Amino acid sequence: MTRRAALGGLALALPAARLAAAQDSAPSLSALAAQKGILFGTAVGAGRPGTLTGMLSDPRMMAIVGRECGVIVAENEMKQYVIAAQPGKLAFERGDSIANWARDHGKKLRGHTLLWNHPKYTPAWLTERYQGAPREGLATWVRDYVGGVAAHYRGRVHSWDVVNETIDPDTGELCDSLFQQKLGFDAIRIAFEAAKEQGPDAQRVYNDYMSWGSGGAKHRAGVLRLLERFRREQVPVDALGLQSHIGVGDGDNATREREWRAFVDAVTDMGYRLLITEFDVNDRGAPADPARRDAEVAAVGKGYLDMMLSYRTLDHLLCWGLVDRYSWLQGFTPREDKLPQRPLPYDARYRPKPLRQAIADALIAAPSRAAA
Ligand code: 9MR
Repeated sequence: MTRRAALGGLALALPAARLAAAQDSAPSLSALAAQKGILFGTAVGAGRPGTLTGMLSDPRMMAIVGRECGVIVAENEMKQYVIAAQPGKLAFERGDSIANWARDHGKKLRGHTLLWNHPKYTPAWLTERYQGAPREGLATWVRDYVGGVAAHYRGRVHSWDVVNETIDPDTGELCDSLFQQKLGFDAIRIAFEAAKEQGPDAQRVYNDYMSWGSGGAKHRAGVLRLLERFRREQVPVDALGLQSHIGVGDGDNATREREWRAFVDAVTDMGYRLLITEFDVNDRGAPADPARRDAEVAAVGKGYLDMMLSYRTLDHLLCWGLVDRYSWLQGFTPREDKLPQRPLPYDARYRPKPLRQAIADALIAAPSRAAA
């Protein structure tokens, strides 16, 4: 098969400038998604201009978000280490800058995240204050904090990642953190209960990055045990957020697809809805040549999305950024050849790539959610 035939369609057949022009007049990803009852969107960061998280201050970036997206989520601005950076006050300014952009542009807003069981992302003052204190102090803090943030964004955030990444991928057990040491599972229960109390209309999501590769087996098993426990103990959780940080060369296709489907089927059998919350395609495993890389990224992305969009209870598809220059992967897993990663639907010069076409094609092929 030729490269063009293998990857198919418009994306590789046209030079970049004509492709961009063609896609300006093509239906947006949000419009294609809406036809199937799916919300399409992206994370947006309000970090320092010119940095990996500085999207909100980049008009070209935000024009793409405005055109392509029906929903946005704050990349970092609603995390505990931002809102509770100082003791005794909740700092909403940065989160509000994202929320206000969504309001001003008629976009829906997801919230991320109320409790992240990770020492690195827990404010230092909180650990100092509660480490040696009676457990009730921290339990009250978690209830007040989660409730306070949920109340602040009530009516604006329609879906919350209430708890993020609380399963240790190496053991499948709850992560070791201040919250876990002092409160165990109660920290998680309190978070979901407080989110329900103060933001009853928002969907409550458990969000994690368990992967479909063979290395993800313990992680997936741990997440399933957690989801079972939620049901057994009537913790009010509506959905599982599948982060979906996938990559080129993540293992053998047939095996990973079989194992992944078994995992997702078990989740939906328990009555959870599904969301893709942080989609991107790491290209560390792909060759340097940009065209080949983009082709592999698009092919892997399309395969994954086709599989996942076949689940009719999955009704959100959010990318973790839209333009390569703002991808967290540039800093987190740089390529060995030091070339910038190309994991998102638009390149560093804001031109649509084959991954954008792959997302469009997957949305066009997806069954409608109307009957889900
Ligand atoms: O993209 C985010 C990066 O800017 C932050 O430094 C990092 C730590 O807060 O979080 C990144 O986003 C993560 C998300 O919150 C949870 N899932 C994994 C994402 C990528 O690491």
